[in-house]
Amino acid sequence: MLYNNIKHVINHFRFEGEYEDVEELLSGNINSTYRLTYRRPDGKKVKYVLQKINTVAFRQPDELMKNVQLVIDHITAAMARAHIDPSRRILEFIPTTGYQTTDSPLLYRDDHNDFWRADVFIDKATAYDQITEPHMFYEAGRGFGEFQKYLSDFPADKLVETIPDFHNTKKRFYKFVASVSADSAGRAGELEKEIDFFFDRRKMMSSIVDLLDEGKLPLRVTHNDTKLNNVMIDDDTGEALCVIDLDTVMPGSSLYDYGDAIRYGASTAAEDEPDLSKIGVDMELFRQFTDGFISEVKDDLTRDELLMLPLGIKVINCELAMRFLTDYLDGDVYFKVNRPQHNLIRARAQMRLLECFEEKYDEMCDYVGKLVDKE
Ligand code: GN1
Ligand code: MG
Repeated sequence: MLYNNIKHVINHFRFEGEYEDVEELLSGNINSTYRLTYRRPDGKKVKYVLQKINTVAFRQPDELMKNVQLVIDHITAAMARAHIDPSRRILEFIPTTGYQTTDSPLLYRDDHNDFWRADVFIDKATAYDQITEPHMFYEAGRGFGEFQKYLSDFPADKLVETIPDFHNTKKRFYKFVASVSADSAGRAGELEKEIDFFFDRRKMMSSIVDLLDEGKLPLRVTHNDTKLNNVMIDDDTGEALCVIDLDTVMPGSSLYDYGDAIRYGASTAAEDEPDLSKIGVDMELFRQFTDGFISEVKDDLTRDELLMLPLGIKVINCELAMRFLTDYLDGDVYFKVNRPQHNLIRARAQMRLLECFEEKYDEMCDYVGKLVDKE
């Protein structure tokens, strides 16, 4: 029963009212996430998100929560200056009760050494796993673009790298090569084609790291995990309300944020679709997101950066495909899996998707070029 997973935790948070119900939210690949329903004394229901932090991915939960709170405070202050009411627009974490088990007032460490945190579930809003109508992706683009704008004056040196070298695709390639040669789960034998795929794209996937190193792209503070389900869409107005999952807000490139959102949202199939013939790129969705994103960031990003945005799609797609294959080779130690070959299925789906984006690359660059010149 789900309740057994959380019953030792919930009394350590300052939730309002009486516990009523729990359900598991299954779309994340890293942390374990639950939605709790409480009933307040006035009868009104209030929902919370409770998460167990995956400490294989996030090794310093205290530092992680410090980052997250700094980002929240920064954005809340920016909203106040712009006279925007921050309620439902930014995550709100629930403090733990007086019983301190960590350095953070927002974390509870249980007897198994697991770290937990909780925030208010944003009511009447949805985090979609799939686009249900094209304009929704325009809104997602606007939401992530606005988030980028809010972070444009964030002092990067205040942030800890919660996952060091998270989008350092060069280092990820070396890690991949090491996993191929270690072959610790005995799975490399039949993967020659897949392994070659990444060797063939080695230069392309290093290009953003190189451009950052050469100073040709600015290092910014970015979200770094801009899947569609990391932006909440208002159920009533259809507008992007709030960007969530702030765990990987770190110095990075705007190209990754733009690229990862398109990779996930403009695909015609799920991220782990086993039938490769279903995988393609929906160019209408590509245009929707691009329009929304650029409408927000056009004055904050440099012209070269804007023109290079589509490169982010290829690089982040390649990086993720390789991360999935690396985890398969390592024996599924990082991403949650729900079947034995899940990581291999994900890797193959993302490889196919990358081939589709490669075919559309010139068309995507043309579109962005025209849009930037129009502005
Ligand atoms: C993970 O857990 P989730 O869905 O927010 C991963 C991302 C991947 C994504 C692929 C910290 O994100 O980098 O792009 O899965 N997050 C981390 O679905 O590794
Ligand atoms: Mg997420």
